[in-house]
Amino acid sequence: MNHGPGELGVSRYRLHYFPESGNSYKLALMLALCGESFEPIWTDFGARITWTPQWRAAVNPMGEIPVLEIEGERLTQTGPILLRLAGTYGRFAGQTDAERFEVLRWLFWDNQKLSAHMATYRFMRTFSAKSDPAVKAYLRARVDDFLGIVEGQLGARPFIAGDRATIADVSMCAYLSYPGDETGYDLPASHHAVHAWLQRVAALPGWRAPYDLLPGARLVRFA
Ligand SMILES: N[C@@H](CCC(=O)N[C@@H](CS)C(=O)NCC(=O)O)C(=O)O
Repeated sequence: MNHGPGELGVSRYRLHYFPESGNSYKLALMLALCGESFEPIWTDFGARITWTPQWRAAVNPMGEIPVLEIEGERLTQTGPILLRLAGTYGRFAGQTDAERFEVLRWLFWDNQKLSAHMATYRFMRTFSAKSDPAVKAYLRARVDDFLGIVEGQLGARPFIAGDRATIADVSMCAYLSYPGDETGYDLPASHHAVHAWLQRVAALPGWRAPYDLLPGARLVRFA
């Protein structure tokens, strides 16, 4: 099955994902914005298949989702994959040296800070049977700080790296695009600039919501 704007025909892309994975959404969204389809390879993250030696040997030795196959070549890590796709399509890379530097600066920051902590906080809050309240409180405080930083950045410019959408937006919007009852944040009420930016991203041609692009069985919810 192909998934994405061009539903028919064989896609050169295969995406190993699970629907709740914001990191997977980064790649699915980038492909959608570039008018590309992909073959979705739903992965049983809830059953911890990505922890098995077999899966790691066959798909990703780093033990992580997503994995994007491009004509059989298996790629991991969303940052370099987004950069590669931006190069392939000549889109969303930034147009000046200064803009490209901003893209890299925010991509790295997102990987280490916003996405990493938001993903872990949301997972513990919503998709874990039991989680340590002290760890959750720590993560919540970190995400609060990071969202404040993004709010400040977007108070002064329409997109993360300036006047145009780039892969920094694709990366940073991903976890914030999931429903508020999963993330635990009511962004329209708490972060007006972030909310307005998410609406600008959602208005880009080809945009689709996370669970629309990433179909299939969902993780069990505990909150
Ligand atoms: N930096 C990686 C992050 C990937 C990542 O953390 N994926 C999660 C699922 S969304 C995962 O597989 N986590 C398993 C683990 O942390 O052991 C990327 O950008 O691709």
